[in-house]
Amino acid sequence: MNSTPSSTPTDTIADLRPRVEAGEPLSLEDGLRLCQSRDIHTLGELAAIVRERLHGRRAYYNINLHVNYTNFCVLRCKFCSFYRPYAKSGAPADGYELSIDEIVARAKSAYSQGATEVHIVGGLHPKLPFSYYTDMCSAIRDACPHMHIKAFTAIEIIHLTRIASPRLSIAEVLTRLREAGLGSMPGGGAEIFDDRVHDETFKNKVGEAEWFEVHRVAHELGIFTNATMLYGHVETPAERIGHLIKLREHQEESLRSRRAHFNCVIPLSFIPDGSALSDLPGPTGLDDLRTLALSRLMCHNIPHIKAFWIMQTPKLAQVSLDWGVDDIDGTVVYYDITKREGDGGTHQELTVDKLKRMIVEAGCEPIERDTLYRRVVRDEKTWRVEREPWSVAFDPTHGAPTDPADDVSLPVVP
Ligand code: V47
Repeated sequence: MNSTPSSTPTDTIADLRPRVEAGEPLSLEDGLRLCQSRDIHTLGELAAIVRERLHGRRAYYNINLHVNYTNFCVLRCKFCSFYRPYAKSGAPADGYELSIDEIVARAKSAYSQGATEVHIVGGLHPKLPFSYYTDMCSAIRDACPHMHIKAFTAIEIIHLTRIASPRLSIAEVLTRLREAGLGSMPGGGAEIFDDRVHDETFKNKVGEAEWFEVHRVAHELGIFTNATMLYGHVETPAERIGHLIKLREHQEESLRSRRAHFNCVIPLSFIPDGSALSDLPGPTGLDDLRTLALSRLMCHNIPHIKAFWIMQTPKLAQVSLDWGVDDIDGTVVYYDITKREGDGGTHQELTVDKLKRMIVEAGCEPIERDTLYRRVVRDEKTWRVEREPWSVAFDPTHGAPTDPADDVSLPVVP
């Protein structure tokens, strides 16, 4: 963050405790105090009050697969090291687009090994037709009938409204995708909701208004979504807190009047390597921990805070379970968008044993969840999801999500 926390740990934030305990929304000024205090232990304690009110000592993980279907992108976001420009001739050697067969083969392989979710995002490809996206979803659904398809950021959805012929509205795109098998949407593309930061780092990408519009329409249609915040680049503490407050306000409205809402906030720690902002240092470990706790405290009405271990590292994700975090994402397997600390590989995987060990050692109860945070119960050959009282804490009126809750037979591994 572009501010140095106070050099003394005496600027207490303990006076916020009664308001945190009462579930009151914190203000921008409160957030700034949380950012500036060196009292990291009290910060953790305050965030743990919210975490434990919602989840006790439960900590969630899932068995999932990430698929990044293309790195060709019409945008040139300064923080991104993933995109490759697309040119009619002479596309870069490391540019790629996956065929639907390849995506389905990857999904099938993970599904046959017990994955409950495939998380799909990619660059804004200038040539792929709208049918590529609907065919991708329906082909996965046909091959892996109970695998939850969490796919396409708000930015990709806007792109699809433009490439469809004739052009479609956001609601039409989401409806077509849902008919093809889409289950929910990930939270990417939010970056920092602020015009200055937008103009400086992702000028040509749609901004805050469109991002929220897509999530509003999704929530109205009953499609659950996540939300991210990309922190640790050019934003100020006030801009970071402003972003979280905007998420909280949107959530308030979704909980009040829409059929679905944000399930989770994922604060993404900026990784400078290979991006046009590679001269920036990126967040330190303490900044990561502080931001995860801050997210928990500012977004008290969003059920889950996820430390995506790919970004914050498995070690810090584990520690963060005492700083407001209740979810550490999943097995992931392949992740192309960022690579940690110069490690060039896209194979980034944690086994279930490792995920569970991290959680147990932190004194938490590991809960395997599906995408919609229902407990996954397994025996040797099958899995099913259970709705428990805690899984509907934020879902009193919305009706059942669309996923099947029945026993699911795992296909035989060929
Ligand atoms: O939208 C891009 C970010 C996002 C960098 O919804 C970067 O469950 C750090 O949204 N350093 C994609 N971050 C990832 C994402 C996500 C990940 C895990 C779970 C979920 C979920 C969503 O990654 C992009 C962008 O904001 N990003 N470049 C970078 N250099």
